[in-house]
Formats: sequence, structure tokens, C-alpha cells
Amino acid sequence: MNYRIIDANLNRVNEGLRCIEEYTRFQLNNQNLTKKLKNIRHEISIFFDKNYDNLISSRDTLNDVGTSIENISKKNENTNVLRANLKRVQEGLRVLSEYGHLSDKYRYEIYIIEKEITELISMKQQTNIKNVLLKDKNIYLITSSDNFSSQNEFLDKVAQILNAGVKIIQYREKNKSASEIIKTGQALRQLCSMYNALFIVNDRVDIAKILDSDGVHLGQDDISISDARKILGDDKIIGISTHKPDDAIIAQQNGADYIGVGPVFKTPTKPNTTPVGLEYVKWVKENINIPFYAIGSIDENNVNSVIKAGADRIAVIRALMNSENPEKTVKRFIEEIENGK
Ligand code: 3NM
Repeated sequence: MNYRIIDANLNRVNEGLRCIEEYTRFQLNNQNLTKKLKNIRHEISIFFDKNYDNLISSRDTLNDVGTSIENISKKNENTNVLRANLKRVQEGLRVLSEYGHLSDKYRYEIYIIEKEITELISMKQQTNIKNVLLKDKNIYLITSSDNFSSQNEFLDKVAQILNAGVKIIQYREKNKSASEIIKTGQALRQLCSMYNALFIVNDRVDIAKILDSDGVHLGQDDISISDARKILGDDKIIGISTHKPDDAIIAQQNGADYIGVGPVFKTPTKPNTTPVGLEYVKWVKENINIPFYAIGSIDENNVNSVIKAGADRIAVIRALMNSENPEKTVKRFIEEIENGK
């Protein structure tokens, strides 16, 4: 028996199982799975216990050419850590069965546990009320009253866009007094109710509360997600703009219901920001589990590239607020998103 192989893989399996156990215990609150994993860990230790002295004396970590190559998960994100460790344990168990005559049954048990964990995660996501609310709300209008000469003209345009099938809007107003924002917000709130669309308020948690909006959208420098939750409660949608992987990871850890991902392209709406490009959209698609909206100069001409990069939701201001024919624009966006599925 090559004790170095057994020792390295026993440690790999034990550490990996511990990481999975912590997830089932603290993230899923699942006693049954946690117990199963603990039992596997104990049984495997007992199986190799007779070799304990040989295993320890064979250990030569400093001269192990593989230690610098091993890298579990670069992404500090819970489900990625879980997945990496499930794989690690499965690989380690395979080695222990090949070189150490450990029964294959443990590896098969881990495959079954992996399936159970995946089902539990997906069930949790589906029963989250906010996920249900956000389902199929793929085109997000962010309002701007900038180019409208009257309140009526502005509301008229928003109504046209809602009529075209947009089901989520964010009321964004940077240059008006609180009382004006509340007045227009009430009208928009009513419009959204008529069209059965979600109504989200930009930045101002206080106004979101006053208008009883469906949620609030925060920027990186606004109040924190947890403070917004204290005011709005668990049932309201909280979204946040993100501009880099760390923002997205932290947003997800802090309980954001969705994130904005941008600016994908350079946008005059935010002239002082640097575009993050399609690369960041791709990264979010691969690494983040909550819904995300790509944003920043997205229009009918470039939407295809954004969808191809992995987005299935977009947020726009000018493409809809300035559209001569919102119905046509929305139709085109829907087609692109459907084709990308
Ligand atoms: N937030 P348009 S980009 C409001 O990257 C906003 O977080 C962004 O406007 C972000 O669709 C942006 O007209 C402007 O380019 C989007």
C-alpha cells in the first residue's frame, strides 16, 4: 500500500466532507444530510485506522510536488465551494477505493447526496417568493423624465411601454424634490398596478416604503441591503447595481434578490463610469445564482451580443424611454431573449 497516496486522499476526503457538512448544516439546515455525511466521515476513518501510524509517518507535505497545484475554489461563493468539495470528495474516494481497497459504496452515497443537495437548493430557489415574482420579468424599464416636457407626456410613454409587455419598472429620478418624486411615484405605482407590473424605487428606501413599492434598487454607495431589509421587510424585492465580481459575490451573500450588471457598454446616462464589457456578464452567468439584469447602453442593435454572453434579462433607459415605437422595441427584445434560451 502506498501510504502517501492514502494519507493525502484521506485528508482530502475528510476536509471535503467537512466543507459539505457545513453547507448542509448551516446553509440548508438539513439534519438528515448532515448526519449521513458525518457517518461517512467516521466510517472511512475507522476503515483506515489500522494504518494510522504508517499514514502519519509517510506524510511529507513539504516535498509533495502537488501541494502548490491544488486549488479548491477560487470563488468565495458558497455553492461554488460546495460543488468543488463534492468533486474533491468523489475524486478522493475513487483513489481510496483504487489504492486502499475502500468500498465504492461511499462514492455512490456521495453521488446520491449530491443529487439531494442540488434538489434542495433548487427547491429553495423556487419557493422564494421574490424569485417567483421576478420570474419572466426579463425586460426592466428604468424611467427617466429627462426628455419630457410634461408629467403627462412622461406617464404616457411609461404606459405605452407597459402596454407593450414590460412587467417591471424602476422609478429613477435624480433631480426632483422628495415631494415631487412621491407625487409622480404614486402615479407610476398606479400604472404598474393596472398593468400587473412590479414597481421598484431607485435609491430611496424611505420613498419605497411610503409608496409601498414592490421593492427598491440600491447603488453600491447607498444604504446596505440589510438596512434596507430592516425598513422594507423580507417580502420586498431588493436589487443592487454591481460593477465587478466582488460586488456580485457580496450582493448575493447579503441577500440581494437580483443584481444589475454593468455598464456593459459606455452610456451617457452614467458618463463617469467605465464599461465592464461582456466579460463581466459572462462571469456573472457562470458564478452567480440570483437573477441578474445586464445594463448600460443596451439597444435593439447590440442586445444580441449581451444575450450571447449569457444574460437572459436586460435593463434599459434610453432604448425604451426614447423609442418612437416601444411596442416594436419590446417585441424585438423579447424575440432576442427567447432565441437565446
Ligand atoms: N446603471 P441606458 S448603467 C442606470 O451599470 C444605470 O449600474 C448602470 O441607461 C449600471 O440604458 C445605467 O440609457 C444607465 O444606457 C442605463
